[in-house]
Amino acid sequence: MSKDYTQMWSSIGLNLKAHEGLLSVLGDAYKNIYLSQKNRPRGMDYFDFVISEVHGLRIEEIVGAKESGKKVIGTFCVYVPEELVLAVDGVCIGLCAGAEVGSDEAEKYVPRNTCALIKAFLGFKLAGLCPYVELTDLIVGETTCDGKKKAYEIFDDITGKVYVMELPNMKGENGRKMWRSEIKRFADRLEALTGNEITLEKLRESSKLVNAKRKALQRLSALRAADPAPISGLDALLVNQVSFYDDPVRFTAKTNELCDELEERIKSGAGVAERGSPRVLISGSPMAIPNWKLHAIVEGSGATVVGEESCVGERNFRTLLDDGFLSVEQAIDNLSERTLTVDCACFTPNTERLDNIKEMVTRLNAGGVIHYALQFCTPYMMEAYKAKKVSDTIGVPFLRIETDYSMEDMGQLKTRVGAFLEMLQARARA
Ligand code: BJ8
Repeated sequence: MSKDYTQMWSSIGLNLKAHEGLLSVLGDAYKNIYLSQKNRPRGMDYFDFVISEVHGLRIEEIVGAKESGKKVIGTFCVYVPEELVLAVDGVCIGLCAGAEVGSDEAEKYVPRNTCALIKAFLGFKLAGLCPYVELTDLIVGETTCDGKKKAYEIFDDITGKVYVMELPNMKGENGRKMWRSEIKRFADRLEALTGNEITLEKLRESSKLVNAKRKALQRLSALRAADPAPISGLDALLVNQVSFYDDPVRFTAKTNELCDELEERIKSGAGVAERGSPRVLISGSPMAIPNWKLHAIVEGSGATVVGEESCVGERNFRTLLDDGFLSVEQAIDNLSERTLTVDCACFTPNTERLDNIKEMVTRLNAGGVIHYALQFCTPYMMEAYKAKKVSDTIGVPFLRIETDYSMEDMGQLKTRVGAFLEMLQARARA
């Protein structure tokens, strides 16, 4: 941290002692997992800095934004359109948590067999450890999986700030109609909260900004197709995780700078691994910050993660918003259509996701797919069956992993991932 933020954390209402412990554990984990990597691009310095200040400078910025009258909107899902939040001059922050924190407290509210992501967002709040949640004026939930849907009721009891968008389960005509009306209802809610009108001009501005962020992330993703990959999967995952917290304009500029450097690396044949070493696509449940567990295991075993078929990955930025709208109504139509291109396993059927796995394996030259589902994440655990089927049809080895945020299964995971990578290497030699 660049300075002492104790006063700020105290005024936000954090549990200072527990918070100090959390920062120290996170700092150590970051040092071990990230800073020990060899041959990192210089452009990662910025992202290292963001992480070192994730509860410092960024929180100070958000406090400043609130003092200037802006509202802070917390979200948990990529179906919630950031463009609308920015169109009312709001600050949009992803609230998903990726560490096992406050689980005992969380389990007083939800069953033990609840996915780690849900337990973590409850746990962080209950333990007084999340400055972002404390600073929100509105927390937006959505009717995706059953776990989240019910957890939002509890989270509203605890915070009194939850607003839920009703997402359909199917993408037919009725579902589309309903979702469009939900986007409109959300726009109305934001106007009422902020007192700012959502105008065509504001929507044009915010769409340009969010599309630019998506383009930068698309660019980063495309560069990972090179062999050797110019950036580790861990670093690329971090950039994706930071995209949910950072100021969008600054984030886009820094990601594009990083991509400029990666282009140079590719031209000179530089990368993070030996040419021809195993390359893996990870597909499944999102990995919220600081969930680096699987990437660390895969890359610690000598392979490179070249893509994330995930919401903290391509599902978040694959489709741009059609920003050729001529009215606010048309913009709402386009926002609704764009979000419905997201291929979450909460939908049925969800064939787009299978096509996207195929497309990513090919484009990124992945030699294998590791399907990652958080334990008790029924939608992704179930969909692993179809993901395997599609990997089989294209002849790509598939490993199915179910895990949580704890470190208890590290040994077992290392063994399974190691055996899988050996198999990929043997295939490459044959
Ligand atoms: S669009 S993936 S961000 S819902 S891991 S809480 S699904 S039981 S996070 Fe998600 Fe939106 Fe879908 Fe993406 Fe439930 Fe699974 Fe837990 Fe999950």
